[in-house]
Amino acid sequence: MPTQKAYKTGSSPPEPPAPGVLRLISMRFCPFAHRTRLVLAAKGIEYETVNVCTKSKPEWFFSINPLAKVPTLQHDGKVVYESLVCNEYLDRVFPGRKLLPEEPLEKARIGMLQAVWDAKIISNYMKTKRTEGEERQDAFKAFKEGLSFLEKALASGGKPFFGGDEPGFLDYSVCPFFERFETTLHGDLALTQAEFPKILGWKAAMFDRPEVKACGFDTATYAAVLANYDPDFGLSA
Ligand SMILES: N[C@@H](CCC(=O)N[C@@H](CS)C(=O)NCC(=O)O)C(=O)O
Repeated sequence: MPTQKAYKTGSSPPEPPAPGVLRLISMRFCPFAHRTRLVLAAKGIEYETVNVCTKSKPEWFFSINPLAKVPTLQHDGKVVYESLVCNEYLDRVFPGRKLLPEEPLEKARIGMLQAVWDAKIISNYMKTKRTEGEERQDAFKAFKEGLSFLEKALASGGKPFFGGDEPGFLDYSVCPFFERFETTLHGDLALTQAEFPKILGWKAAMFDRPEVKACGFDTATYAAVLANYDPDFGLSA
């Protein structure tokens, strides 16, 4: 695709992907699409990107994905959406390093940590962003209680990543949010070395990975897009 700019309401649809070409429909700053970009990079899968504006959606997007959410994959006439579903599909269909364990209990362990992430961690993080004072402190406490499950999982696994010696499925699904935590979790909401030694070591190791560096943006960019949604932020006119 010649442009990274987002298709918006009223735009003509792009040509369908050429046979054999994998297409990711994305939004440059979406943490869920970021999950899928990380998996594509980690597995060295070639793909093209079509960016859409998720606040002023192009009408044609609804005929590809009824939810019109990113990430959405188009692959040989098939459509796959929902970030975790996309990531499992990519892991199963494409060669390269396997990100999800085959062993049923190991796979269940990853799924359960993902459920803790959704129910206890990310929901309370979002709450810290829209509350103040005591309510915000309570949300941060609940966020840390959730995060302590991940801290324990890393400690008991005895490896740098949830996936073992290299990042796996869960590492890539939570990493985009850690990049965004940098915008608000500081000062009295900072994660401390005393409470989260494993998580902070994991974060440093993740942020040092080439695929993570290749897919992310800096904190100032996330903060600017958080303050003023613009899917084309940073692109020249
Ligand atoms: N559960 C979805 C969430 C995806 C999502 O909410 N993406 C946002 C952009 S960050 C979106 O497409 N929003 C448009 C909408 O909610 O209608 C997933 O994991 O893929």
